[in-house]
Amino acid sequence: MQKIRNIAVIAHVDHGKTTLVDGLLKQSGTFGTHEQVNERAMDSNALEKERGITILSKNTAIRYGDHKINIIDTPGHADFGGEVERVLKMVDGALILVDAYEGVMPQTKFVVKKMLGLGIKPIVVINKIDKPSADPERVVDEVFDLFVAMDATEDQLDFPIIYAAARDGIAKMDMADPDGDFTCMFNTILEKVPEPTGDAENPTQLQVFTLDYDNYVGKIGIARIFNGKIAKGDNILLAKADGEMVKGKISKLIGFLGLNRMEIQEAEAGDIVAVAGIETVDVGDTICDPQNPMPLDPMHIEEPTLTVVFSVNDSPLAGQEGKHVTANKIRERLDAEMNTNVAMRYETVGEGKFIVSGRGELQITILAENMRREGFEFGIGRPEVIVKEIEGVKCEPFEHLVVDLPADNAGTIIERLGRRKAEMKAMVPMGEGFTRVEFEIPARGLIGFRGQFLTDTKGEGVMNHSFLEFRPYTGNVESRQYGALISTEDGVALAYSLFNLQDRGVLFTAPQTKVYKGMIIGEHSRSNDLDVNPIKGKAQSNVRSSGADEAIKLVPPRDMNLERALEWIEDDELLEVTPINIRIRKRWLDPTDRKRYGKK
Ligand SMILES: Nc1nc2c(ncn2[C@@H]2O[C@H](COP(=O)(O)OP(=O)(O)OP(=O)(O)O)[C@@H](O)[C@H]2O)c(=O)[nH]1
Ligand SMILES: [Mg+2]
Repeated sequence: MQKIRNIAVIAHVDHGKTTLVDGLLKQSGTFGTHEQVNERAMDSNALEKERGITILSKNTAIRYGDHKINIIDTPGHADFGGEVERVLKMVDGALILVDAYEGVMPQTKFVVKKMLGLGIKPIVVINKIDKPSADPERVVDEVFDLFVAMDATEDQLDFPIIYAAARDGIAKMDMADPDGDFTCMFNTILEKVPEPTGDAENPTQLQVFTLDYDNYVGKIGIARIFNGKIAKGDNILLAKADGEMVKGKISKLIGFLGLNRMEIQEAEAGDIVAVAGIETVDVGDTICDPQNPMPLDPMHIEEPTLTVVFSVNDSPLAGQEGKHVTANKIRERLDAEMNTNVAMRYETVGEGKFIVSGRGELQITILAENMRREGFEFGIGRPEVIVKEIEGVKCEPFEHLVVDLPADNAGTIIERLGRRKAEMKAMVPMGEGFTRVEFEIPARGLIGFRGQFLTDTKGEGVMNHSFLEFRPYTGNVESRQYGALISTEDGVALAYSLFNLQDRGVLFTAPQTKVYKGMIIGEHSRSNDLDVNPIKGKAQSNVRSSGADEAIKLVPPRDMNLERALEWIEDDELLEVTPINIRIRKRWLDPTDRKRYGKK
């Protein structure tokens, strides 16, 4: 049997997981000397590269000495937390990274809780010790306190600590030691992470934890082999979560090494492989020996907490910019998404309308962003949290929120969050004039808060939240304070009229942009909506105007990208998303309809 270790890399967002995996790949010598390796090599899809975040967990394998180490890099953003939980069931150990300055953050708590619950003994990596403001000792204390608060066992509390600057390939076991390379990390992994259990002689059992899709071979399941062997061409039984058994055949078996995937003939207990040929495969399914099927426990798939309505674009500019615009095309695309993305669902509601549900705004924004890049055009409405009844009580999702902000702003933010039904849980100074405040808040209260928060803290504040639990419904929360500036005309926005409108609020529209009746061109500086005419030109007079009033000074419009716009809109507003533009509009374009169907 091969000597194998299986580990996951887990942490709060941005604490350096993918960068650490770069280091493990490089320093293990897995790459050939001729191979050019990019930064954050595992963040392989376009949106991941662009945003610098990991969206999908991915696995790789390295060779170190006579061992193979399978490593699963996980996403740190709270919207993808469910994936981390599944990944942790596939491994025997975990590297938990904590930023040497930021310390324990909401998603650190989330992943630690899951990890401890599964009985994993972690290796703690205090990362980014190179930061001038780093305070590794404080952070180690925080981690220890967190483990205690979460009922870690004696064994789990006895965690090894590695201090690292992953970006620079540096690691050491003691802050007082001189900087070393990752040797100590490799050795700690081999020493502390248990060998995989299971036996190659037992009946075959693989559990699928991630799905992938390939145009040539179709649906691919990435799975851990818990027992037995698997080979290309094997006949298998697929045990589904509901107990159904489906016959299948492995058409292709794929192994991992570094950034490469290669076809292999056979693999055995302890390893992680990808299998193709089973079209009905889902996350959590067990691939079993047909003679002796022994399904593993199905996996917990997290419940969605948020919904957004996707719809066929029906604005006056519909069909001009997108390639795929029909309800059928949108439905096909959503079907394809649900095929590999277990955390999302959708249902059709009426003609050309789909309710898409997921774990958070980022997850939904990423789907929308991918769709627009593929040439889709569609409308999306305001995100709404899912309210459900638990033992007869109406409940809604709550989040744990941590904000780091200049101490001077703390009062304003606490007050604002109070109006959004947040309850303050802790407040600690963070040094350098910064304060950390922790809250528990209904997820509803967070929708649309980020923009306000950034304005209030002049962009210096950082906020992080992660799902806590469903709790009884809290009643009304305050939403957007400002109204919209709504175009009364179809046409092209002109500098002259925008200039005259700009002291009414903040404009989103630049001159020469197409506008239509009912389109929102800015945020009003008061709480009510205001109808405005952005296409009016300067009246021609006989007297040639002097140079002075031709030099119109326009404040640059606020850039409303998909995320910002989605946060901003209210119930009676929609986004029009096309490959080229994000427009904000009123659901009812006609002012009379708006009055009739009314806001709020
Ligand atoms: N100063 C410093 N920066 C680092 C270090 N390690 C990583 N970073 C930086 O931290 C940022 C985030 O790194 P990633 O590796 O993408 O973090 P991640 O944990 O994978 O992030 P998500 O996957 O989105 O949760 C990048 O800009 C890295 O260059 C380090 O040791 N020191
Ligand atoms: Mg990452």
